[in-house]
Order: sequence, then C-alpha cells, then structure tokens
Amino acid sequence: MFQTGEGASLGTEAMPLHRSLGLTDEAMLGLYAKMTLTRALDDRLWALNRQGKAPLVASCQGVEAASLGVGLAAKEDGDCFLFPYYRDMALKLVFGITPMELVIGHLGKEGDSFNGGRQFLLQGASTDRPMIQTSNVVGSNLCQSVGYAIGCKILGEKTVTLVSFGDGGSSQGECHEAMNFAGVHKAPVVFVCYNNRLAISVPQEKQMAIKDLADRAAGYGFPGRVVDGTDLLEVYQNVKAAIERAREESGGPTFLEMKVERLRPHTSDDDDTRYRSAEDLEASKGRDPLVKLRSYLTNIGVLTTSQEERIRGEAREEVNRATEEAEKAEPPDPSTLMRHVYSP
Ligand SMILES: Cc1ncc(C[n+]2csc(CCOP(=O)(O)OP(=O)(O)O)c2C)c(N)n1
Repeated sequence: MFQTGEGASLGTEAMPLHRSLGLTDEAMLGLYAKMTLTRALDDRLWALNRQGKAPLVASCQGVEAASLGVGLAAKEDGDCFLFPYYRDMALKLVFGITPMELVIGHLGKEGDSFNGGRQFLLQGASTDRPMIQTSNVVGSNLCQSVGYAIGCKILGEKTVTLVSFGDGGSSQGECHEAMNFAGVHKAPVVFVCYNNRLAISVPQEKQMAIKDLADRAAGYGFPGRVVDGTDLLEVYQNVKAAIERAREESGGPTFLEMKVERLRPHTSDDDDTRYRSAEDLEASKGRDPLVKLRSYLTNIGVLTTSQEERIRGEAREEVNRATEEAEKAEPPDPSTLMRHVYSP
C-alpha cells in the first residue's frame, strides 16, 4: 500500500485545486461522469464475460483516474499521439471511442472499429483517432512509441507521443531500449507507467530491486516522477507538465510512475485468491479513484446527492444502450476471413 498524503493535493474549500488549474466545476462534473461511466462499463463487460459472451476482460478498475488524467491532458493539448495499453478504457472514452465500440470490441463482432472482430479485442488502429493499440505482447508499444516520437521530431512536427504500460511492461528489455533511445535523441515522448505492483501474480519486489520505478529515468538522462495515480488532478498536472517539457527545444522525455491499484483479478481468466491476500485487496479498495474523486467533489459542494443520482442513472442507461446495440451486431462473415491479411 502506497503512502499518498491523502487529500494533500486537493486544495482547500476556499480555493479547490481544480479551479486553480483552470478546470471549472462543470468540467469536473463531466470528468466525474466519465469516470462513473468507465466503472459502469467495466462492470458490464465483466458480467458479459461471466455470461459467456465476452471471451476476455482486463478490468480497468483502479486505473481510471490515471487513464482519465492522461486522456484529459492529451486531449486538451490537441496534438498528442497515443500508444495506450489494455487498461486505458477511460482514455479511450476521452478520445471519442464510444461505449458501443468498447462493448462490440469485447464481443468480437464485425463492427469493431480497431480490427473488425478479427484480432485480440480492441487491438489495432482506427485511422480517425490519434492512437495505436499495438498488441497485448507486453512492452511492445514502447519502442514503437519512441520511434513514432523521433519520426515526428525529424519531420519538424510538434506532436508529443504518450505511451502507457504496466510495471510488468517496464520489466521487459524493450522498456530499457526505448528509454535509452528516447534519452539519447531527446524524443518528445511521455512514458506513463501504471504501477499496480503486480504483473499477473508476480509482485513488484520480484521484478525489481527498487521501490520507485521513476528512479530509473535518471539512468537514461531525463526526469522521472512518482505520481499518485488514484488522484485525477495530480495526474492531470503532471501529464500536462510532461507534455510541455516534451515539446520544448531543450526538453524531451519524462517518465511518470503512476501508483495505481488493481481492484479486480488480472483478467477475467485469473483467480487472484491464489496469490493475493484479502487484506491487500481491501487496502487497494481504500484507494479507489472513483471514491476519491466523489469525496473531493462532495466535500467542496460541487457534487450533490441528486447530481450523483443523475450521473449514475445516465451511465447505466448509456451502458444498457451500448450493450443492446452491440449484442445485435453480427459476427464477422467467415467468407471475409482473409480481409486485411497481408499477402505478398
Ligand atoms: C511478452 C509477454 N510476456 C508475457 C505476457 C503475458 N502477460 C500478459 S499481461 C502480463 C502482466 C503485465 O503486467 P503489467 O505490465 O504490470 O500490467 P497490468 O496487467 O498489471 O496492468 C503478462 C505477463 C505477454 N502478454 N507478453
């Protein structure tokens, strides 16, 4: 369990932090609605898996604030390219991927906008969004993102690339290669590591001999920061600063280690009771990002009980609509099996 200095970053009642960051009360309610929707969708996907309809689900519960904060800063910037990983549902919603697309992707139906139901769920690219979800081969998006960032620099473009991955991804050799190359070439890239302290069942202390992954950045010649990844505003501030630094003439990469939680098993195929204690899971639940944002907004009087009920109701309705529509969609036609397959 990480020490986070609960509430320290949330400002005061007189001047709540979000206002000093230029975010209006209305914008905060919108963000709370987005996080509520993310949670409702995640719960629905898990249920669809248990009904035998969605083959595999990698829950994003515990990562929502980090993913939403990255998405918000990148979207607001307006010139970012993303290499997200499988728990980045909130980020994808910020970038306009609809709940229906997310459900249809998990059901492997023809309408999947990333791969037409022909690949591992949601993998691939959709040409109208600035993102590529490369593959579930852990760490494979790291070198690709640095290559993309250096490419933008060579072309004189101002685009900043963001790549996200887990602590397990950071244990891959590719992570070190990517960080080294990014440091040498001052690539305009932001490394976002979601550290939930577990790579499936392997705890952090069996992956590395350091407490903070951010410490590694110094070895590659750029800054690394530890961020409370369950605190939306702390994430937002740090990602914004890292994007600005990436674009500066003498800037370059930043490594952000988001201390997040994993509130569900690794995937729907995993039984975490075999390796995780009930106490550890309870401690994680104490840092639930949705609860944290709700307390913040309630304490400063921005979120009322009736608004909360409305937001939850709207999320439920949207998830129901998305599910109904996605369930009606057809599976890919077997006669189109070879479509999109490379042939010399
Ligand atoms: C190269 C590779 N090795 C192993 C796996 C199997 N695998 C899938 S997810 C995962 C753990 C990833 O952990 P982490 O990067 O910390 O992300 P988390 O799932 O905890 O968010 C592993 C080992 C894989 N997909 N790719």
